Amino acid sequence: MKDILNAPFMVEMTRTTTNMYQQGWDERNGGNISLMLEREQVEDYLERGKVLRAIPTGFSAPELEGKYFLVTGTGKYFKNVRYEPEEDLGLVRLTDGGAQAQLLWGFAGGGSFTSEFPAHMMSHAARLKVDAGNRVVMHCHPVNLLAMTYVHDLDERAFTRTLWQMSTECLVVFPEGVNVLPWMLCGTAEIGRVTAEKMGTARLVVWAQHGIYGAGGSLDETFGLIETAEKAAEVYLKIAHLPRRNTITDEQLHLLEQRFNVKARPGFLD
Ligand code: 2HA
Ligand code: ZN
Repeated sequence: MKDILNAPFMVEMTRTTTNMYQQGWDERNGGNISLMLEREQVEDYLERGKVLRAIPTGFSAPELEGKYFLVTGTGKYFKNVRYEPEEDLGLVRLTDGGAQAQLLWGFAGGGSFTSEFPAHMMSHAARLKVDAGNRVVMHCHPVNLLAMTYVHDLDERAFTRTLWQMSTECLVVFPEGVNVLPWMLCGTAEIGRVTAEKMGTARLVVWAQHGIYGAGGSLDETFGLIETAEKAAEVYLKIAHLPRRNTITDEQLHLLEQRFNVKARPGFLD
């Protein structure tokens, strides 16, 4: 059996959580990540048939039956993952139509997966319907996006347009825009359900006065997606209180669509 701590998915997860902490996106136990894996990616690192314990999930997700997820633990600090991965991360396999998670590795010392597990799993199911290559759901608390939700209109078109106007990259990186949820109680199946619904039309879902959810094909790509939106929010906060003399016009955004062969979310450009 190979050492799971050297598995490519483990190395990338550890690097990503460290990086996110260093960006200031994941204070204390803030944030959570789930990475979907195939049996072939994990089987060499696990003792065949060994289940450490079964954890009830509290929801059903038949589409994810039998899928493997490397996921961050509840109450665990991203800051510490690189020093104690076996305490802070867990590798689970969903069974019983998603109602049970078999713990195959990790959460040493009795831990469990993130409190946002329902939002993660329902978001995976929703993204897989529109993108079979989706593997990652990532949640964090980036400071500028969070701040922006206090001062900007939360209308999805208005919020998206502001981000697109703050940096030329944005329309190219997230042409579908961002979806926005009003403040809601986190850690519940209900916020999971509405987040997943929003994930049907965009890979970024802002949770007002809380943070953001991102989804993508890899940890790197999903990190980059959030990073791009976060930087745009930072520019917005630097200029929001100043008289605006210039902007990126809709005409220019249409030029980007053509040049980079992307299509802006219908109705979001004039
Ligand atoms: O896991 O970020 O939304 C801590 C959180 C909850
Ligand atoms: Zn959070």
